[in-house]
Amino acid sequence: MTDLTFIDSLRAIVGDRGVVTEATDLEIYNTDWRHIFHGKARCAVLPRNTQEVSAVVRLCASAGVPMVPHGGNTGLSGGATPDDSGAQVVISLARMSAIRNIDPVGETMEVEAGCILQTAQEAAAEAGLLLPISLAAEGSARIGGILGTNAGGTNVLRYGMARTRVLGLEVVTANGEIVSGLRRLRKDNAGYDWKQWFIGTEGTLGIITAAVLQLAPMSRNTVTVLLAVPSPEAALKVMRAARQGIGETLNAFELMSGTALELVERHQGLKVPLAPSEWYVLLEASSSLPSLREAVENLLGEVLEREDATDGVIAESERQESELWALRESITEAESREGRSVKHDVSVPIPAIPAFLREAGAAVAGAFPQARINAFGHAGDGNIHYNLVVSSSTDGSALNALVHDIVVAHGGSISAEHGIGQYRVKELERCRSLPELELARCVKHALDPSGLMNPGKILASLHAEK
Ligand code: 2HG
Ligand code: ZN
Repeated sequence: MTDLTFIDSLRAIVGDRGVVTEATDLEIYNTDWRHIFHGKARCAVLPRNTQEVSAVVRLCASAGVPMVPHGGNTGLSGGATPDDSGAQVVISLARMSAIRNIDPVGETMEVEAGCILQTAQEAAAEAGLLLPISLAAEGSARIGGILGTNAGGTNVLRYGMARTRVLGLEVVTANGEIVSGLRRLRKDNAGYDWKQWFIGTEGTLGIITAAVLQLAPMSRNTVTVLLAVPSPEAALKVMRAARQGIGETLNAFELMSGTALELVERHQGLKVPLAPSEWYVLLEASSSLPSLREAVENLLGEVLEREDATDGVIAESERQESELWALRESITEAESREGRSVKHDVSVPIPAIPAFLREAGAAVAGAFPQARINAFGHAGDGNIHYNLVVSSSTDGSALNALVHDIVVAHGGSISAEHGIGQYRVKELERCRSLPELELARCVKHALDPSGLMNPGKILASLHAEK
């Protein structure tokens, strides 16, 4: 098929405005949010409904054209960026953004893949319910990308990763078939749970077009606390006390290094309302029971008395709550303004966090003395963003290997929540066992035998390297 015929056929499916071919208009699809990954798409296509996604995939499949699904472009691993061959078609779900229905009794929401997370959260809140997926990029991230990457965020401690919210899924498979499993059932053990083949697999097996999400009751009271803590060990003691004292109400337990908040003060114009400290903890609890605040005050008194925390502040208003959260949620932006950074999105068993930080700190100081460590993350889930601000000449791959080896030695994972994308493909092959990689290739072979769905992401090739 000539390029002209191919583009015309796409236009016949999605309409003239649904196909982007101009180089300048393609820029937003050709690079990621950080401008780290760059590619060259043949074109971008924006279907308006699931039937159109199916028709686009059928056309691409029959022409042997590789496809790259694209959501809000806020992923940090290059999963939505095409390669530079000029052959790949980006399929953006942005025009499929409807909230199809909300069931206030069953506490579910059916939503299309292109819906922005914050829009979905607001719709749930209007119905008196909580969509408990929360992340810094929620103003741009889209549901399809969130599920495709099995995103994490700050509420995982209480509500789990994105996959745990999915009751039903609608997907378009690699051959263009629509598979609809938009059931709103809490319990559904009828055979393989095929939804999981598409959640967290970054569009390498098919395209998510809609989902039924499990919502949660909205708590009436929320309490947010910022603590200064002397060390990661002390932070874990605070976590233990919080789990014992107010455990079932704990939404988030975030650890931030002094460096992270220095960056935020420098670049975002925000102010940390506590004395400078090596480490900070931001915790949030919520409950509909009126006694929550008193319980949190008791907890604060207890950890200050034991000197596991040296200072602390409880937000007195919704505004102060947002101000405390802004400190945490601005770290990524502040880091990007500081210069080049090499990111690590790792997880280790929670008790191993202090040892990991100590060992990685020593290893980095030895091998890359110029690198500045910007560590922060979701300590309550064992997920640390171990980012290093470096110069342009630093060998990022060597740095990755150094950090990941320590992670693996602690029984950790080289991606806790950001996924593999194109950024960690080689490291996944290096760090995962052969039988695990072989299983992944089997699934890829079965569901995408031609290898046209987001090629080069997660798995380098369909075959083990000889
Ligand atoms: C967060 O936790 C995000 O804020 C981004 O996962 C982390 O910038 C990062 O490395
Ligand atoms: Zn994170």
